[in-house]
Amino acid sequence: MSSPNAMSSPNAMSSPNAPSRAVLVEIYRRMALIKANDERFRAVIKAGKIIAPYYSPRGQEVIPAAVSVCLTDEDYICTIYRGIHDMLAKGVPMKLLWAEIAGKATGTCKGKGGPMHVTHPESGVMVTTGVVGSSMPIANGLALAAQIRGEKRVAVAYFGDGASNIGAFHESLNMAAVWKLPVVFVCQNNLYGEHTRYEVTTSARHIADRAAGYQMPGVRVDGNDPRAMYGAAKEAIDRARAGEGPTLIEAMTFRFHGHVFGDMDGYMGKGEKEAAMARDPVPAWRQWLIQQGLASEGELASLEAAINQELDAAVDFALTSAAPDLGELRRDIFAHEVSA
Ligand SMILES: Cc1ncc(C[n+]2csc(CCOP(=O)(O)OP(=O)(O)O)c2C)c(N)n1
Ligand SMILES: [Mg+2]
Repeated sequence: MSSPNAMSSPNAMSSPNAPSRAVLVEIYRRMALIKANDERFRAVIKAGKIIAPYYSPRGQEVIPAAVSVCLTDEDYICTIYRGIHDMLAKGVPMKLLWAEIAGKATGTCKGKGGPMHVTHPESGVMVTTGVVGSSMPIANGLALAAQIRGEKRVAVAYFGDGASNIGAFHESLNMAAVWKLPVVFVCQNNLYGEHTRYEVTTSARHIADRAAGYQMPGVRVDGNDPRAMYGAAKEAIDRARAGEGPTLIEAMTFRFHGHVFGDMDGYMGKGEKEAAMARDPVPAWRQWLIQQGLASEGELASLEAAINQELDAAVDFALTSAAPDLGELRRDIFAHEVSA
């Protein structure tokens, strides 16, 4: 693990953890899925076909794509309102996800969770939360349960840069370090918390530096570089699975579409967004795979066509499914159903 101050750029191709060609292409498939899903979702909201708050993760595709290829179906993730990329990368079926966001009975939570509260335990997505910082203590709880049961499961907590200033972040890192929990804290540092640059609100120069206060490895990594991100994630996940305890990863990235759908971005530096978009990680990774001879244009194009087909089916499914019936209002609230 690199020192907290250094931007880690492990050469994943030549390290013992080097990903295979199949893994590198799979990272691309997950990135392309997130990008296509985002573009379709914004179009559907704009057309007024689905009414939902939307926190676009566009620009942050690499992080969950590279993390999730290191996880099994039994591993857990806890994510946030800006977490549709984390959910798709972990394998929530697109149809069920769209139906949930549209508030339909066919969704992952029968339409009762909505976009801010998607859960899908079958794929390991255990919580989506709108409470900044709360993905971390929940991931600790899941990791503790796995540790007590002697299961080899790992829990990943995704959160933003702003969340690293919340008490729950510090409490969670402390507890995870003391109990050597199999948890990986993945901070997606997109440089902004709502409308404020993170430097304005964050005392540490680098969020990864905060790991030192809890005696755990802290690694700052280029979260838009799939090989660097994969290297950091693999090392942290292997470490957690081996019972060696938690890691804090600060993955540097940028969000392309402001805080929430409709945000006018007036608070951003001039040209900042345009510069980030010019370095869009999705086409860049596509081009790299082709240039390196690891994938052909035809292979990637057919993978993208399959994603678009799946998206067509998911949108249709969400729009044509029924809303939950009134009887659902009192169901799934208590462990034992109560009668009216
Ligand atoms: C406990 C709590 N405080 C404040 C808010 C309001 N709020 C919603 S999003 C947000 C910014 C969080 O920024 P960051 O953690 O960087 O995540 P990002 O949105 O950039 O992914 C804030 C302050 C909240 N939802 N919960
Ligand atoms: Mg942020």
